[in-house]
Amino acid sequence: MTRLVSDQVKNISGRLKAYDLELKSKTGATLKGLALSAAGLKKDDSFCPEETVAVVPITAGQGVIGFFSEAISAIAAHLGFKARVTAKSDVAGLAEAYQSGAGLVIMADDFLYTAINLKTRRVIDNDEATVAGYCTALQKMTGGLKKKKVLLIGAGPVGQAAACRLILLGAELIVYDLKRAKENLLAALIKQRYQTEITRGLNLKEALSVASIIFDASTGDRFIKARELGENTYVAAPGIPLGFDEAACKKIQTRLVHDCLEIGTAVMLFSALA
Ligand code: 2YJ
Repeated sequence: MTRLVSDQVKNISGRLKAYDLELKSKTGATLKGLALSAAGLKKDDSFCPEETVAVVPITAGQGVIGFFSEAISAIAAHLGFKARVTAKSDVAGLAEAYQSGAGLVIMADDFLYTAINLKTRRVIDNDEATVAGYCTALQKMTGGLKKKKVLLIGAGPVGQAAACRLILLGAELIVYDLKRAKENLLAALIKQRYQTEITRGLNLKEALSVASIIFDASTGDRFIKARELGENTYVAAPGIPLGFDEAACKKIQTRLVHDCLEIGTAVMLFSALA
């Protein structure tokens, strides 16, 4: 599991307006619209959530990441929540969040990033929310995934969650993982759960040549090159670092959705309301 670093999150708050413009040009939706839709809330950008979000910095494990809590608070405020970072961290921060009447609390250690609705007790995991957000982005970019070939790269926990969601959206799935055993495990899971076969056993080059819609759930660094991609390739890539090298990113820049925190966090917050 990749741990974010301060440099990846320090500019998020200042760039949310530009982020929205770019996301809208690619998907037709703002971060708020995309996240509402991914969370299953039938509301539009005019929706004004009433809950206050308390972001609790967590010092456990490798400690606080500079600007992490501030970036989450800025994303929540951008979505229309009242949001703040608690003055205290850890247990004291959680107590502070309750005492101040926050409706939602959001926090992360080195293993879990979670949003909790303090009123309904609903608990939302970042991985699930991220998958929902990026699948929605792929759907919006491509006009829907029904009967379309989608290449899923990476069959770890995020890849597994993505596979289930993509199948439910009607996609024809091809899975690629460095470890064949993981591809087989995923295929068995999908067969058992949805009585559906998925294509596996291809090498990366072959896999990239059969699908022009890609969900990159891997955490491999720049292993996909521009020459391996078709002209009209659509990519949703929540993994960090990004699997596409610089030239590949340039080739797909208007059809690539990738960020460190925004989509996952936005979907978590709205899912916690659902
Ligand atoms: O409060 C803080 O500043 C830190 N405790 C934040 C830690 C953030 N955690 C991570 O980046 C981990 N990789 C967990 C992310 C889980 C994503 N599914």
